[in-house]
Amino acid sequence: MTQTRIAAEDYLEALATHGIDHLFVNPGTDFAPIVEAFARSARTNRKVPRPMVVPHETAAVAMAHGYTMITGRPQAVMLHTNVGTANAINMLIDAARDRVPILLSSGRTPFTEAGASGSRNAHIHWAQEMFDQAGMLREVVKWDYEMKRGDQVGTVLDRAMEMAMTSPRGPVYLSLPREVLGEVMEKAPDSNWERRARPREPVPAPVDIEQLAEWIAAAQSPLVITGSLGQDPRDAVVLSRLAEQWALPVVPYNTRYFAISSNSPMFQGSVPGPLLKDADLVIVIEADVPWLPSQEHPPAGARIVQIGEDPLYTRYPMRSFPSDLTITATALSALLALEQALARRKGAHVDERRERLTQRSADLHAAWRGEVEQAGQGNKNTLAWLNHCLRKVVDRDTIIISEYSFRQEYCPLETPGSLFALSSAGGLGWGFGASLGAKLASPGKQVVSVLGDGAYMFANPTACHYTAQMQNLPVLTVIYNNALYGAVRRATLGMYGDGAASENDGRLLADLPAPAFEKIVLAHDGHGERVENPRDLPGALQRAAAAVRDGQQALVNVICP
Ligand SMILES: Cc1ncc(C[n+]2csc(CCOP(=O)(O)OP(=O)(O)O)c2C)c(N)n1
Repeated sequence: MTQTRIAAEDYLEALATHGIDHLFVNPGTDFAPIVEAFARSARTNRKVPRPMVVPHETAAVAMAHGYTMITGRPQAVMLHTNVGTANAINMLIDAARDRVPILLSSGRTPFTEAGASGSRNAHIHWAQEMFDQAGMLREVVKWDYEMKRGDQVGTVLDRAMEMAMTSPRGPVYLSLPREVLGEVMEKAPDSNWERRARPREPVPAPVDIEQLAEWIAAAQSPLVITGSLGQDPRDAVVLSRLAEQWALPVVPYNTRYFAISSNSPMFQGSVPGPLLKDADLVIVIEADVPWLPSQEHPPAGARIVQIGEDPLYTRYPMRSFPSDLTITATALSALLALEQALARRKGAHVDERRERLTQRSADLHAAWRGEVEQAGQGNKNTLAWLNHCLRKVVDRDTIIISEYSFRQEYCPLETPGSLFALSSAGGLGWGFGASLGAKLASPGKQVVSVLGDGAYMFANPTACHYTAQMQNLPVLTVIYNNALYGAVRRATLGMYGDGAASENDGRLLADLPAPAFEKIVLAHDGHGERVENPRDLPGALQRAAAAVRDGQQALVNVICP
């Protein structure tokens, strides 16, 4: 049977040509040409991405994010018109602030009320039309477009991908009208992708690096604060080397990635305050919020340096941190250049500082150990104890996903690229889906997500457990269950510690009496455990990890009252 070709077939092939392995979908009536194109690809043998149905948009986008953060290669998501797109925006905000490239697309309700192949034929096709479907996410994406004609699929995808992948990277959005996807095509789509050299990522100006090296060599109390350094795992290798050689204390503050091991004497905890107040040189690398100006600040005379791919965070409406030297560069290129510039210099205070910081690191570790020992002897699980017990299952090949609750202080990591935490935008519901994407990208690795009970519920857990089961993605989910929106309570007490809200310990609107999460995973053929007694936690984690090794998803509900 000879068959005409439709634009959706060219579109899927173009996705595959751009290295997109997966199309995470949550379909609707707008998908008919896409479904037809996938079905035809089995006959025509055209290369297309693997379609994966994910039964909630939050999980679909989080999976694409998780896959990309491991592989560096953007993936595509396709959702249903305006309603599916609306469900995805929370995760898109996370990806945008963390500069993770994703191609988000959705169908567009048919333009035509009758007369064309693909014209409206369902009640919803009228009410789902918007004046500007992309308008609701235009502030979040780097680029958006609506496909106008079938023969555009090649050039439009080329443009989408170069926008997503050019520094600073980020999500892009494409709306795909049904008539366009269903257009019958006569000639191959245009594309000049092989002639589209992408610009290099930014590298520092030598004069700036010389200046910074001078300042480091002279500094008595320098401090390095990082945030998303480590997105490229090589960042952490060079930073650790430089920090140890030059006795530079590093504070990964609300870190989203592995920046330095907590076993390094130069890891100086996760809050800048104590070192910030005495610093004479503060080097901020890829940190959108290096400290909280309402609570702490460096001394007036301290030199401040800000380094990053977009060091002004141009998409943040307000941000006023001082800077005496601002360098637009990837963390890696800046650190490598700095290493060379410092090799020609001698530091004035390195030995004294090394001694001081090594002692401070020993004191910090002693305090963290003390917290853990105390918790281990008590009768309540704590955040410190939970993280300490994770040592029993975390190995050098483990990928940790943290939605607020992982702490390297108690569970040191050693491997660059082993830690991924919630974007600084804080859109909750990311961790579980991201862990599924990470597992899909690295099936041989153990993937452990550490989530608050609130974060777990935001993820649409049934959709995530379902996907883990259907797609055979055995991940370990550990819930730090304080039956509370702890952050909400802290905020209430922070503003109204003496107010009426404090009478109830700030729990009004924050209490979250938790159901038996460990039973939810059972409905998806998983292994579930509930742990109330701290002494039972190591065994429970080990049993859950063993279940995961045997191919079952597992969840440990750690009650931390
Ligand atoms: C999508 C979304 N909705 C609401 C919030 C506001 N919020 C911030 S932290 C938090 C509580 C999270 O609870 P949990 O995950 O249990 O962590 P805990 O604060 O208790 O440690 C909430 C509701 C958010 N960040 N994202």
